Amino acid sequence: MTIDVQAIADLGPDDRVAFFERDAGIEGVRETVRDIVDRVRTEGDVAVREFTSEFDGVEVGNLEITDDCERAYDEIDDGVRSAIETAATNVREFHEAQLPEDWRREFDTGRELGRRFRPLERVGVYVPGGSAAYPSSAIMGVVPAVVAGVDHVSVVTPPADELNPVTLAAIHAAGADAVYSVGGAQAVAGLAYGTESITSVQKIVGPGNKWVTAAKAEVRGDVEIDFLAGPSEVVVVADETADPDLVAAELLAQAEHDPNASVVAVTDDATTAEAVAAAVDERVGEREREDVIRAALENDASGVLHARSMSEAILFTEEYAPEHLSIIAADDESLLERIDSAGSVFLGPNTPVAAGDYASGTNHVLPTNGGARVSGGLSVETFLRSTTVQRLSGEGLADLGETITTLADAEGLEAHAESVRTRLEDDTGK
Ligand code: HSO
Ligand code: ZN
Repeated sequence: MTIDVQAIADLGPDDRVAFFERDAGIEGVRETVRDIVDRVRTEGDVAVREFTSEFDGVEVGNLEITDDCERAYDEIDDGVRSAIETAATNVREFHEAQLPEDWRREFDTGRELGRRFRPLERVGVYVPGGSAAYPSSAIMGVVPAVVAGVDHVSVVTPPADELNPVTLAAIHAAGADAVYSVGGAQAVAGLAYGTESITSVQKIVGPGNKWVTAAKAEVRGDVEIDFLAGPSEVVVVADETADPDLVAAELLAQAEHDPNASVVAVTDDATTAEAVAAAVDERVGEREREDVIRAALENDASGVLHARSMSEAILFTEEYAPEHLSIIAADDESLLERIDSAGSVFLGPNTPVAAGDYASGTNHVLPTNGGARVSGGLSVETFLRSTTVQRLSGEGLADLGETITTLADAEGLEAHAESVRTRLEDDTGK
């Protein structure tokens, strides 16, 4: 079998660590990345060019390629351009629906409080290139920033002798303001600290390989980042009504991203478990990216799991906290009720994860490695900061005066208390 069938009840401590303590696998490159980041920070474009030549084998002319993106957009195949536009429109609409409204309201007489939301001014989006060129990731990173109202959205994408025209076109369609032909840790460092050619940004988002991820970990603190994303993951929760071929198709799809991708099916039905494993076995040889898929299926964090009950399946899933969760089961909504930790959920047999990867409108930049226990994926909020606002009337302050002065006195902060008392003494009731 290309994928193991195991009973959850039989998982040993090592199996559990493999499933539940996945990591981004960046430890081995942290030191090298630190050197790259330092050199870009101190030497700017010179270092960027040198690393680009060394790692990408490309002697870049102009680092900025904004105009090339517009040209690519005009020149690509009409069908591809229109698919990009449809995807971008759906992603835009879903993210517009997330835009929070500023609000203000009176909680008690004379105590008015509210929140306002303002976009960041400059952000950077990493768009993977090379063997895994993802035009869709350009849409997912750039569109929410544009919807949030970010003034200047920069994109970095790895150079190549022949840049992928679809990626360039998608970057243009998504609405980037400046695009640079640079990838890897040097790109992240360029965005974080700025170089002669690259404008520094306040926040860096987007998925990348381990060099990119390690660089994001390195610059975090000097600049905001979204999160450290690792290889793709999916958990499919299935019951006996699920078509094993569809479950297998979901596993094979996310497995083709990366030899380190993790793909799991979990079911309370022994027959379904065996049928899913058999379908994976049967189909894997038909896939173009068979080698990558086979490697991912062999991962210790991949497998077909047989649970003694749906409750056990749900507990497993919750502990796994997958990037993508597909539920193909008769009572999918009630199963979903019991899940708190998942990046993005796909309900029912007609909702492949690929829909969200490309075009339904939700974002595909999602937390991996259990990150869904504490955070969600990219959204409009990623690019906003919030400010609280308040106004008290004389009456509002009078009502609160004693509470404030009592607490200020308790903290020994007499001047705080005085800032209230002086107003109350002067208060003419206005
Ligand atoms: N599934 C990936 C996103 C993607 N899929 C891009 C296809 N292209 C995120 O985990
Ligand atoms: Zn995908």
